[in-house]
Amino acid sequence: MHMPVKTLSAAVAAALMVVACGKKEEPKPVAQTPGAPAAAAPLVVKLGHSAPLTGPQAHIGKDNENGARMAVGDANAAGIKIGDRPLTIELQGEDDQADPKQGILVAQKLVDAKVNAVIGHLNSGTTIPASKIYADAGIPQVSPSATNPTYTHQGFKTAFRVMANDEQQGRVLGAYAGNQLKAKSVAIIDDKTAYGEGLATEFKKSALAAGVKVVADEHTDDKAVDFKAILTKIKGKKPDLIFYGGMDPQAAPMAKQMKELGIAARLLMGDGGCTTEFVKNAGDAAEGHYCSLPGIPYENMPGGPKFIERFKAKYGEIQLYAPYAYDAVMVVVEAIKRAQSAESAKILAELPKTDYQGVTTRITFDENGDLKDGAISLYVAKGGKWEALDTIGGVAAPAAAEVKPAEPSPAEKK
Ligand code: ABU
Repeated sequence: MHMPVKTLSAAVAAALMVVACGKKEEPKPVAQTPGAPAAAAPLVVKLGHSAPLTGPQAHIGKDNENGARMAVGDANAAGIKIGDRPLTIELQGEDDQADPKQGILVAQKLVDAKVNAVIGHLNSGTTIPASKIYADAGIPQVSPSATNPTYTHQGFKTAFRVMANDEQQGRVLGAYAGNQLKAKSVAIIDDKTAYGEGLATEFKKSALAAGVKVVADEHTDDKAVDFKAILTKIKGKKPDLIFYGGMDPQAAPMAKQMKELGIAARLLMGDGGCTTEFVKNAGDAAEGHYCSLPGIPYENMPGGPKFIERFKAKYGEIQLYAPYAYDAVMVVVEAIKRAQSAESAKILAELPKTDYQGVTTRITFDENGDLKDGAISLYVAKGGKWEALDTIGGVAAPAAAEVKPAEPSPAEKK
């Protein structure tokens, strides 16, 4: 919540423009009128955010950014003080196009902009190379959605994530295929990205351990839309399931082409296919397919119902990770509050001590910066919607009465 700049003194307005990074001098308290007591200048903190905002995954990237922007709005409306200075957070949103090379360029841009911390990136393929740049610059990074384990297993003290990783997700999906779905055979397709290939590898290990025979191992890429050649090959092997490691821009046409080719197998996917857009774009062809999401169903999340209502009113349906992006921002805000400083090094010292009741779950980190006790939920597409089937792992959600829902900002109350 900002006061109109024209009502502020020139000195305060100038102070608002200064980024309060450890390497920069912070604005000093200034007197608004001669003789009046000195008013503390706002502490302006810049958070970077990176996700694909253009290209086939733009709908998921915008969903992440909207979740982060909602958190920034709430934090700014909360009247947080660092010392006697009101905290003002600015979000610098960047488009990495889900492209690893672009991810590196964006990371360098955010470092050069002297952001205090980064929320992102969305994709493992951008998050992993970018994490080295943030680590070298000593800038904390909290990804809401990158699930490849490598991100947090490189020994960087700067890397955190607020959802379960793909070791867990792949393990659950493989076991689910054998034990719950009773599949005898599976064909695996991945998109050769860090996420898709990594998840397919974890799934395969677990599916084999659960007694499922792997009859095909195929690869596509994250720009493809025609899978008929791969699917025709797979059709001849008559698998019970097709596992796809990749995102919804490929998963939706794949489901349609499976239907066109008369393939009876069910599709099983990780979180990349678990979107509102998948069921919308696949239409009838989505029915009966399965996906997983590292987390508990939105409506069962501690702050879920309130978040869904507020997010929908402001931005429309949640695509995928918006509540996780919200929590990623809040984890950084809480670290700033505890540190009573927005210096990157001080935020970094606080992040491992995080114990925060977020919208999605209670957030604490292990020694790698991974979410402790993350859950994995399974869904089936039914009647044009994802319907929750099962949740494996996770911390018990506090009783509704114990959970303080996110308060609407003053602007929303009007
Ligand atoms: N978690 C799936 C989508 C993001 C990623 O690439 O990890």
